[in-house]
Amino acid sequence: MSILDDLRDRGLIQQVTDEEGLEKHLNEDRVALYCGFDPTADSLHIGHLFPALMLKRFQEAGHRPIALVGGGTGMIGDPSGRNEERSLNEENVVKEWSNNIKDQLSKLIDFDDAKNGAVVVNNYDWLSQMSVIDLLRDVGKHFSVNYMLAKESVEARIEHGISFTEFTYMLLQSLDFLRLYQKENCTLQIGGSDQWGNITAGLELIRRSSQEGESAKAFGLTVPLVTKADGQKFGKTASGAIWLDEKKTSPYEFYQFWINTDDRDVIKFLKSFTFLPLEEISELEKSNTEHPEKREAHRKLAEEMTQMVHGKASLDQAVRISQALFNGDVKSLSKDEVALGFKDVPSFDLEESEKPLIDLLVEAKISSSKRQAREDIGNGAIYINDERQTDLQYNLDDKDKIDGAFTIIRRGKKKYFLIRH
Ligand code: 485
Repeated sequence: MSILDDLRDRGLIQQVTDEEGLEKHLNEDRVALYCGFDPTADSLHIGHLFPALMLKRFQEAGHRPIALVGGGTGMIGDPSGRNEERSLNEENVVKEWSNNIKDQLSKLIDFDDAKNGAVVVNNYDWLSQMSVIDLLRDVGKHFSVNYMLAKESVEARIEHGISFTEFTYMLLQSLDFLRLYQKENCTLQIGGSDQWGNITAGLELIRRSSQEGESAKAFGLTVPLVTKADGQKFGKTASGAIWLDEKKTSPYEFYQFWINTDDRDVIKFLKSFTFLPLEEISELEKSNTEHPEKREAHRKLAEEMTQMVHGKASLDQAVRISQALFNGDVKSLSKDEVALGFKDVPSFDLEESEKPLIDLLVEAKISSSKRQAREDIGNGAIYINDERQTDLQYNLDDKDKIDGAFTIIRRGKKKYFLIRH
């Protein structure tokens, strides 16, 4: 099976410039291909994962991935897919973000042992060295303003306005492609579907300025936008974007994001995000239809993705926290695990070394009044570290602390509160 067939079966191809030509090229040669990532934040997010893993798929099929960090283009701002002008970030900020992104890409794709000659490059290295005169003579001359205005990324912005800065962006991305084509024999650029205009502009530049002219062998391929059955935007949750940086989105939250995938999306996500063979995914699909309550497909998806991005140890921890919460066994967790698992629940700082439970329930706003607190305890609705507590005289103190740090109080089935001692 060819790599393009596999990608097609997984639903990973939106558009290709010359499918037959590319198929032949990929079958005959070891192809160098690239995808660019602009440092517009301090971390990549889950939306970047899709094209980044594409690079990895090509690598596993024997080709040579080049990940480009847009240290130069990140100073300019891509108008593609955005209806508002971006604000410029300071150069030192963009530099710092570029380094973070480089590290993240290096974790995802095998650059260490330079498998198939995989590399990370930064377009700041050449864009920052280029003179205005060279840009206007060597690149600008190959683009008519009419051609640039017709690009979706520009056209969509004409009404509200677009700066000359962002208007020029496609020239820089085109120059990158030309440069990688000439220096690295890179003949394929991939990206999300919003990058189609920039990618084809690059092909245009390659044809116009390379010696091979029209017969230059270069291709573009885009991956589709990830869609969800419920119509909501992929990768956003109530608490914001899902980042690859574990300080911004913990491995536990990352794991929870995947395990909570809508039943209607889980098989699609297994195909497009994981490297599991399609036969294994068919088995999971069967299990998902016959025994949906087992959530085997969801678990597999969450495991594969968490391990891929955060490694085995972090996956194990995420699973441990999830199971403890599910089984009501929070006492087995370490204080770090409690902090991760209960990051989003209301919390209360207990200043004293002990406190009557009734008072605590009121002060921590777990029960609305003393009377209610008594009722809650009497009804058996209050749990301390997952154990029901019905003693109205109960005192909360050191013995209740999990790993010397926290007590978890639950009211009813699932309203959790974190008490910090
Ligand atoms: O030579 C290049 C220089 C920069 C870029 C690409 C080639 C980056 C590109 N212009 C861009 O803005 N990409 C987005 C980003 O960096 O956040 C996203 C795309 C998405 C997908 C992803 O990067 O919006 O579709 O391509 C990898």
